[in-house]
Amino acid sequence: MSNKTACPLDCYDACEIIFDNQKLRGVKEGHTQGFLCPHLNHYEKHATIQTPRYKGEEISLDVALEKLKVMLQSCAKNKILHYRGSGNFALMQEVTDHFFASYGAVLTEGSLCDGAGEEGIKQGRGSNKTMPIHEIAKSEVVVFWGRNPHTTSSHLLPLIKGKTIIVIDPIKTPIARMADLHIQLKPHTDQFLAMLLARFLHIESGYDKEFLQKYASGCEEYYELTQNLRIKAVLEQMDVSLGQLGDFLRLVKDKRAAFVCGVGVQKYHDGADVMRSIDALAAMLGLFGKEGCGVSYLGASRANIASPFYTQSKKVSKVLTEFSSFDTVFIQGANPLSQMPDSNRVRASMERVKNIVYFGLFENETSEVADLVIPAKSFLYKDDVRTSYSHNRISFMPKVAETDAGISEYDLSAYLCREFGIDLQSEEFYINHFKSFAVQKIDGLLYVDKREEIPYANGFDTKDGEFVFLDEIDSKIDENEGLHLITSKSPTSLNSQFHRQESVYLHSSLGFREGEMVSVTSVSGSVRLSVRHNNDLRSDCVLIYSGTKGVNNLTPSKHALSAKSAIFQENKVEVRKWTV
Ligand SMILES: Nc1nc2c(c(=O)[nH]1)N[C@H]1C(S)=C(S)[C@@H](COP(=O)(O)OP(=O)(O)OC[C@H]3O[C@@H](n4cnc5c(=O)[nH]c(N)nc54)[C@H](O)[C@@H]3O)O[C@H]1N2
Ligand SMILES: Nc1nc2c(c(=O)[nH]1)N[C@H]1C(S)=C(S)[C@@H](COP(=O)(O)OP(=O)(O)OC[C@H]3O[C@@H](n4cnc5c(=O)[nH]c(N)nc54)[C@H](O)[C@@H]3O)O[C@H]1N2
Ligand code: SF4
Ligand SMILES: [Mo]
Repeated sequence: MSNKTACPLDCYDACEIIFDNQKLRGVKEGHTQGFLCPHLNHYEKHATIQTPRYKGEEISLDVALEKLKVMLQSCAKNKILHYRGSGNFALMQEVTDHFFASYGAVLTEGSLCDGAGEEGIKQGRGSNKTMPIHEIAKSEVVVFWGRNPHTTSSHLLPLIKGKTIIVIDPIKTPIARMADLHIQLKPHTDQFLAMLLARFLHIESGYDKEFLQKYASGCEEYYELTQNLRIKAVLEQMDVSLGQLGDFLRLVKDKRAAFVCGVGVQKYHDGADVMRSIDALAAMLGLFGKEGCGVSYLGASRANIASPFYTQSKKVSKVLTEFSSFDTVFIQGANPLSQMPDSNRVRASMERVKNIVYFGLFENETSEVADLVIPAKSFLYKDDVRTSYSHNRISFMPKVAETDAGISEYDLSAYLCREFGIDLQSEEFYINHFKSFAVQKIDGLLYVDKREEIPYANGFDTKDGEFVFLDEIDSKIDENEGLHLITSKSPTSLNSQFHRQESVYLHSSLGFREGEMVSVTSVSGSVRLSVRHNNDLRSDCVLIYSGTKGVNNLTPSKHALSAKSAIFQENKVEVRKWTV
């Protein structure tokens, strides 16, 4: 048995791992450099579900599978929903889509994650190819724009030592402390910042003329669009100074620069326009198609990998799912009761479902309400292959250990396909299919074949190869009453897996005591949490990490304007002392 596999978690780094003596450690090669993060260092300490149960009573796996079969038989096919999350990011998770789609059930579409930003990127560039982390290593300047690398991409840190660092984030994150320039702007003002920077760049003729003529000739009109912004008023609304704009341009101009963007900038109704204006600034600086330059967002991890699974089906939005329209809901690798927006609506909608099935590793809000709980096998106990959204590596994930508990996605699908007469190839067939997209490069490591290491070197993937600039400003700075809710990723959890936080973080100047209970309220609902002080926050911001129980009571059941993507930071909130 090989003892080399890869971390399955939904994380930029996609590290490769050695399983040795019941312990996990990072491989020495590539960006992992022998180190894993706290989630994987303590992976085996998190108790997984061992035994299936039905209506609270423990049952055997055979009985659980039989129950699942009867549930599926007992309702119309279009009354069955398959809801799959991203608790495990490897490719064989999708084998269940094959069964449910072939059977005639309903699947989901849209995104709880990066969908709005991705849409903006596609509108500008025609595709969403990321700047891989090894290219960032060649940059002179790295701009962290709504990304918190100490928490969400720690393997990037050794690669950026000695570089000029700029951070654009409403929170003084650890990377902001180390930065040459930190613009601690008001949340949800990035589009205006990017547009003002583009305008000043144009005024100073700091842009890359040759690149613009060839690939971004719409920039003159875009410059005119930026002239609609009233500089003084907008600076005030963003809480940014003219000097900071000057500093940014001085540090970035004529340098090999990477904009490392995260989901933080786009959790808003106009998230697509935000990413598109950040991209536009990068285009005007000529940062595409050159070594050590570019924009790194969550790129398309599946690019150039054909799916072997049948997935044609009716689909409903992952953000607004009306669970009550279904009789049987099969939830896999997800905790929608915590991670979807508008938890009160989700709970009410789920309460009306006859059969809820939870297929996952850990107990959580969703396993608690499920009628049937089927434990999954973790990545250590099944064969898989994974890719990443921040680099072009492909990692094989063979089974490295044995367990009797749980069932793999493939085995569960094989059972259902057999019982319902649906074709399915062998597990090996699918694994080999995915492996066939791997190619070994000169460094000895495996990469997804035919991906450009420096994307857009020959122009953009739009119709005429040119960047498509925004032609209208549809957004306004949000001046509604209330505090901004920031719900970024926690260092101690991976969304709702592992150690989940239990506090709301506030600037001490707001006058709440450390440890006191408060209620945080928005138009969608409220949550009761204990206070912790954090003076790295702006005083107009409230931080509740993703995965904190109840955080999504505060968030709206709404899509972003141009994508079926959740908008977790749209609602303003109010904080009050909790009184009984
Ligand atoms: N430890 C840990 N790692 C994770 C995860 C986890 O839960 N825990 N989750 C994984 C997943 S699913 C994803 S999608 C990635 C996401 O990882 P990141 O892209 O890093 O996303 P966030 O932590 O949500 O937000 C990043 C930063 O955006 C800032 N921000 C918030 N609002 C704004 C704004 O309006 N403007 C600007 N400029 N900045 C803003 C936040 O303060 C935060 O520092 O991380 C992955 N990695
Ligand atoms: N307020 C707020 N809400 C958010 C976010 C935010 O930033 N703020 N972030 C959003 C983002 S970016 C994302 S990606 C989503 C994530 O939301 P979800 O996709 O719901 O992810 P998790 O909370 O990690 O839950 C995943 C579950 O997958 C199960 N699991 C793990 N491994 C396996 C496996 O191998 N097989 C099976 N069958 N199950 C497994 C575990 O039991 C775990 O409980 O949350 C979104 N929700
Ligand atoms: S950094 Fe990300 S990919 Fe690497 S071990 Fe941790 S969770 Fe897994
Ligand atoms: Mo995500």
